Amino acid sequence: MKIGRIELRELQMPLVHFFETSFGRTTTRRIVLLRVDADGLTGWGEVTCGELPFYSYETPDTAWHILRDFLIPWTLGKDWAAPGDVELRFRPIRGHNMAKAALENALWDIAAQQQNLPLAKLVGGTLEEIPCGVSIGIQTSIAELLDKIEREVAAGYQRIKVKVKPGWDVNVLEAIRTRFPRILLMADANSAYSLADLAHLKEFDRFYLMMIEQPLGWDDLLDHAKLQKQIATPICLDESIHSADDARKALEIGAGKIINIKLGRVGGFTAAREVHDVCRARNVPVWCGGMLESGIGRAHNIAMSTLPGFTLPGDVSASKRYWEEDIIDPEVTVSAQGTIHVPQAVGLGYTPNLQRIEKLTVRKEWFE
Ligand code: OSB
Ligand code: MG
Repeated sequence: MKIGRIELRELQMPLVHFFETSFGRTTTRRIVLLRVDADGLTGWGEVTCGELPFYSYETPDTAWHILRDFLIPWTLGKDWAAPGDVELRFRPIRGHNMAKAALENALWDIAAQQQNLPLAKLVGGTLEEIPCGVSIGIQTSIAELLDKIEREVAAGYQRIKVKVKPGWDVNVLEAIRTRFPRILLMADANSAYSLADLAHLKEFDRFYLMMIEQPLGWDDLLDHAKLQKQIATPICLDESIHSADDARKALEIGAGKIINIKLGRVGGFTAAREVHDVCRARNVPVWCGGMLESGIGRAHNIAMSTLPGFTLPGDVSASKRYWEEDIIDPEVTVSAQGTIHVPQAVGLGYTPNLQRIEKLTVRKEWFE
């Protein structure tokens, strides 16, 4: 695969509703897209970082810098045998996994087209339909949250995840369980607690949650292991897992029982498949996390969710939950059973809408 041209663009995409986590509120996404042309084919990648360095240190501007000044020059003009080969080339750069993933994943898109395969098949997927859940942010009132949950359950989503933080947690879970005693429910704290909150976190056990996601430090494993020994609710790790090695260490010390895999956080399909394999070898379930992606990142998430270890519903949901109009055709839709039918077409399985992308673009730079 000889890389002829790479284009970087930043899109501004307003969310249909603000999304709030323990670290802040997002109303408009700044999405960096990458278009790669090779051997007469085109592949697309998305940088999934937040606007501000709160989920991780990456931002659209750090990703633009790392891509423009390092990853793109290292990739351009070279002939790559397999998309995973760039992962090895990118390794000297510590971190910046979301920038790396955008470029590597675009090459996977091209490789799928070259081999006449749907992307899901190329990455080793087996599922033809994937189970979907939703992530619901912190709302302005509990009543509003309950209404949202009701709507998502009615739409068919298989599990509900709510964001929690000190002051919006036990009271909220109590209200949810009173109204919806039987739904599959989980909570995501995005590192809002510490071990000093142990007594408080123990109270979560009475809501029989499927899991609590990343209760403690964003780079911690050890305290999560200490916490897991003292609570019944399974811990799921998100922020702390950047590689297959992190996953192995986490499972070895008992820092959690479930892992959320995000393509951007681990650096692309190669690393994500390795994390999946580490978990599968230990019978640890995984699911696909989301980062409020546009259709491009969403399509990559769908492909990854078809690997056999993805046994739990992910945060991969319909385009319309986030966007008035997505940038792919068709948009991602979810069935009344809360599943996404994996596209069988070659490559991404969704067509980037170039006119719409152009309209939303606020900056563009290309390299030949
Ligand atoms: O922690 O999973 C998270 C969104 C932005 C940053 C972090 C997270 C999230 C979500 C949303 O929970 C998942 C989605 O894209 O629907
Ligand atoms: Mg999370």
